[in-house]
Amino acid sequence: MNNAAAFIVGATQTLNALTINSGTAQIPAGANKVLKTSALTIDAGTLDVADNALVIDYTAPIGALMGTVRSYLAAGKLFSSGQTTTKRLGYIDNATAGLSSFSGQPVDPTSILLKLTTAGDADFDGDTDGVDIGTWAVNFTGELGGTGTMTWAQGDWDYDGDVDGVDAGLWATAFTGELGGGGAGLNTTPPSAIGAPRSSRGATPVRIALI
Ligand SMILES: [Ca+2]
Ligand SMILES: [Ca+2]
Ligand SMILES: [Ca+2]
Repeated sequence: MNNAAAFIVGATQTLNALTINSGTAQIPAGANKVLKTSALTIDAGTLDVADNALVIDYTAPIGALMGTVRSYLAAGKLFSSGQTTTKRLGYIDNATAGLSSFSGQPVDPTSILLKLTTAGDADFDGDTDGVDIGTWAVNFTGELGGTGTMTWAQGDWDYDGDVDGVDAGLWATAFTGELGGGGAGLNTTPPSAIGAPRSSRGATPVRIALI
């Protein structure tokens, strides 16, 4: 994507690669859409996931990909317009999560899964509870934080790579009760109508195939 025109992802779809050099890519809210891509590069511009799901279906080894995703989130290049004080974009390597499907789409173990969930939901089950803060405690990097390479699933919920009191504060704000609950859980609703996407203008490295 190379210009300021919005690239609207209007349906669940699979891309070989998505490169955003400028402009705004958006998956509109409200329809359980899944954008699946083998590679995601955001040089400038942004990708708004809203309340949908993003799958980066990488080929092992994962390399620095989790750190790249975290840096996009930290910089606001990758964001959700549906984010609130208690809801944030969470991401997890499916090698850790072990899911066979995600938001109704099949996923392999070498996939990074990203969706809007409760802040502090380390285990990606849709709640913010004692299990999640237990993970935070195990990975605690010290009250002053510092730099690090921690991920969402390890308790870094503000995307700065450490697991510290700021992250615990996000967890506390979003706490859904000791028994979990309140969370929507993993969204397994299949996507609704498949429609043709509106493509961006100009030269684009985006190749699109409906699944
Ligand atoms: Ca894969
Ligand atoms: Ca949880
Ligand atoms: Ca942190």
